[in-house]
Amino acid sequence: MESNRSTLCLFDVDGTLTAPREKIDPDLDQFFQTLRRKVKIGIVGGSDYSKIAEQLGEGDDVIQKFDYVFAENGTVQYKDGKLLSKHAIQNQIGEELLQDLINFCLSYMGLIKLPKKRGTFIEFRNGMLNISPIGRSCTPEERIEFSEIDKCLFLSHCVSGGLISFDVFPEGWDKRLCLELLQSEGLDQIYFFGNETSDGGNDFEIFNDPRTIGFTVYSPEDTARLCRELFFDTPTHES
Ligand code: M1P
Ligand code: MG
Repeated sequence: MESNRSTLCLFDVDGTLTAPREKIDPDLDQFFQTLRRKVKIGIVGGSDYSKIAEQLGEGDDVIQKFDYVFAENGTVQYKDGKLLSKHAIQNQIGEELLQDLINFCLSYMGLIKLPKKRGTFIEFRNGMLNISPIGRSCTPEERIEFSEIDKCLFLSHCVSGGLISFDVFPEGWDKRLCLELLQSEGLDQIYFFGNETSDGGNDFEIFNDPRTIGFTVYSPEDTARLCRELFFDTPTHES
């Protein structure tokens, strides 16, 4: 395939470009920069910008490595290395409802007994609240342990995307939000790659949106394999 920079490959982060909350594999990192010579590349993650930046680069270089970076489902938007806009949940739903929501979550979580509880049960972000029954300050080992015992308990009944938490945001502020910008960017097509594309997953809406061509992936390596098949005539090696 020739270079076609009017095509955008848009990737989810956790489970698609990296293992959940882990750093990207250096070989895959290099592969996606090679892909960037052929097509535009972008990311749309549920996490906030600092987590995405930590997972996909050093310091702020994620915004240099990807043409578009959409954090918090696209409520925080970067293009060509520059911040374009941020949405604020408090402006959208108002302080009254926001506090009712926070108070409800705190009181509900205050009733749950778990094998372990740590700290930061609610993370207030720009475009969402991130709610974690174990608490975001758990260790990597406690994170895995919680996700194993939680499989049939708590988060399995929420929109899934994370291992220890779920995101709460206003109606419509799912990952489709980034398409509002992208549809005016003169792109011929937007390929979307995500690992949570079935009903109840946080990639479901954007995967099914008619403005994208959606692909389900099963790991970061699977994402690279698919891109190799789609955009390179011959299989490439990441190293
Ligand atoms: O990108 C998916 C999710 O990643 C994190 O989830 P967790 O820490 O529970 O594994 C969070 O940043 C969450 O907001 C995000 O949706
Ligand atoms: Mg994911």
